[in-house]
Amino acid sequence: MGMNITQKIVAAHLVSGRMEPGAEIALRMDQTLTQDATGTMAWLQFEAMGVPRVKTDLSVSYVDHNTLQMGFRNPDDHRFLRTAAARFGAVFSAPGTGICHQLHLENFAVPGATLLGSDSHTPTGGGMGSLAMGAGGLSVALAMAGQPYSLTMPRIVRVRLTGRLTGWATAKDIILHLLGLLTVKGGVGKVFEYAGPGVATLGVPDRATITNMGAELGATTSIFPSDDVTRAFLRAQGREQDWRELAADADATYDETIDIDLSALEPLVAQPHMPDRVTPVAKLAGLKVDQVAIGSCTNSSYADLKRVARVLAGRRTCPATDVSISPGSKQVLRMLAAEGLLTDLLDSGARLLECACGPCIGMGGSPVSGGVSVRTFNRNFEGRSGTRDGKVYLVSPVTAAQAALHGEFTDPAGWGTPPAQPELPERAPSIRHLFVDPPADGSSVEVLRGPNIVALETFPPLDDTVEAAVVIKLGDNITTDHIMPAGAEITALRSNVPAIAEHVFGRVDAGFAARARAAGNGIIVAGENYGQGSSREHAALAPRHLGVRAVLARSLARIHRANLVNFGILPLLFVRPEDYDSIPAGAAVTIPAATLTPGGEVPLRVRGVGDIAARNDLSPKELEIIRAGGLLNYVRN
Ligand code: MIC
Ligand code: SF4
Repeated sequence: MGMNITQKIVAAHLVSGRMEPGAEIALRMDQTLTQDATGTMAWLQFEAMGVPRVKTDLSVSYVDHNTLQMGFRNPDDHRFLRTAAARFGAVFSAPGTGICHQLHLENFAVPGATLLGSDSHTPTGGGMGSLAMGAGGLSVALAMAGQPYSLTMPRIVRVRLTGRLTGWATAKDIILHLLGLLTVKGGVGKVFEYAGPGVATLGVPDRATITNMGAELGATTSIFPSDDVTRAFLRAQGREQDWRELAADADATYDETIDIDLSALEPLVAQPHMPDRVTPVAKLAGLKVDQVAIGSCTNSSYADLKRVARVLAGRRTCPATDVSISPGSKQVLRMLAAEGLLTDLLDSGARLLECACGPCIGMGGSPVSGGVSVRTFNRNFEGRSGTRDGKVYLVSPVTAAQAALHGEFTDPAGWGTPPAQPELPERAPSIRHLFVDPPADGSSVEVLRGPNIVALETFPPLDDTVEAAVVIKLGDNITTDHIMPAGAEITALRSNVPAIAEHVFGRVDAGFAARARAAGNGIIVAGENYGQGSSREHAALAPRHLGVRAVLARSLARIHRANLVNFGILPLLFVRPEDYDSIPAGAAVTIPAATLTPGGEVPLRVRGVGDIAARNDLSPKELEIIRAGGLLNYVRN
């Protein structure tokens, strides 16, 4: 029987398990990427494993999230990452070079390869035909140590594209359309594999926009075929030798199919505060816009920014609207400059920010009080922009440019002729010399640390009986930005768990850290899709530091669930979803942990309520990891 692309890559990398949806599989990882906000922890963990050098084909350590270097903490982290990369055999990308996913796509991503990244938007590489997945830092550290990556074999959804985009609709509108259709939990346990004649009409950066934001569906990853378009992109990058064709067999089967007629799409927008609150831009006409931010790993390619420059050229942005542009890489910046497009952007009134994540993770660029911020990014979670009351709308780059010109949303019917889809030049300027390759033997390199880099904590094994208090009760779709907020000040504490733990749930419930500490052992109760969003393992590690031993939810997001396991926190699910209502915050809960079996049920004694049934969906190995007190203990044992 024929295979689809996902099955082909899985089969070629399968170390153990059966390729059946729902089964636990382990895959060899060819490449890894880390970024600074999750990378300090990942590299500390790698170091703790005692492996002298990374065992992947390629590991890259990027610095792109927190590049502000305010105070010693953040620059110390950068120095640690640079020296750790040299010591352990990774390529280093210094702050300002670009956003990890854009840089990886341009310089390193390979069709048919596996890539594990300590960032939830690692599936950007799916635009190139890599099987690219996000994971917690510890999982990536293990992959760097040569261990296969364990995951649940996903269901494979074929997204069949027909027709071609018309008018002002762009690739961003394809993924926004899917988000509106399927919601932020519609992709859990699935890979979205794109197919059909519409694929050839999309450039690699467009494909990468779609696979990037597939993360917001909760998907394991998304992937495109590798075809002539891919080949031309790689040729322009001076990497044609990395190309190989990748297509589904004619008789390949899928678990599900979704059809999208590209010619029927119009410009769309995701409204506050979820990426699935999608509506046509035309419906918001007249809404005043205080800020426009163009960039992020979703939409910062040369093709994206050239279109923006074409829209803004010779015109003035609305003076009441703050407009910023962050190119995805120095290659993009260089090409914009060489073609005079930078002048068009700057002359329109837009400001140029560094080639980095910037406002996307709240590194400055917050909107005004109660402001409407229109962004080309992928997440609009409440508070993520750095203010409590900012209202973030997610759009394509050309829609953002129109909002910048008018100072409000307007009907695309009045926008005139859209700019043509930019072609990549025959040869794009290489910035390869900016990456620091590791020495052949790094064993004599000293890894430099600062006082904010705190040694890893060792957690005890799971007790036979866990007595815990419900330290917080939450609703549906709680994001890791709710659990462990980002922004310049808090992100500077990523290598200092005791300090960052003080901020857990800080924007939701200011008393949380103190209450959790006082409780000793804690249990978090939540609704559907708990832990969606970022891969930041601090959203598991910091609560663990505060004594959280279990999470009881209606359902859990994939990466966060894996992070809970990695740090020895029990992920438990309600057997009867309605039992959620009966557990009050503050209740004392007894978990008979010794009786847990993989995939089995366990009665929880809730004082004042009685017994309620919980189940787990842990594999035998995952349960052993939790019993050991986490993955690091498990590996050491
Ligand atoms: C994000 O977009 O939320 C981040 C910041 O890139 C995170 C990683 C992090 O928190 O460091 C992600 O997506 O995984
Ligand atoms: Fe950076 Fe934003 Fe992309 Fe996360 S989503 S990697 S913060 S640009």
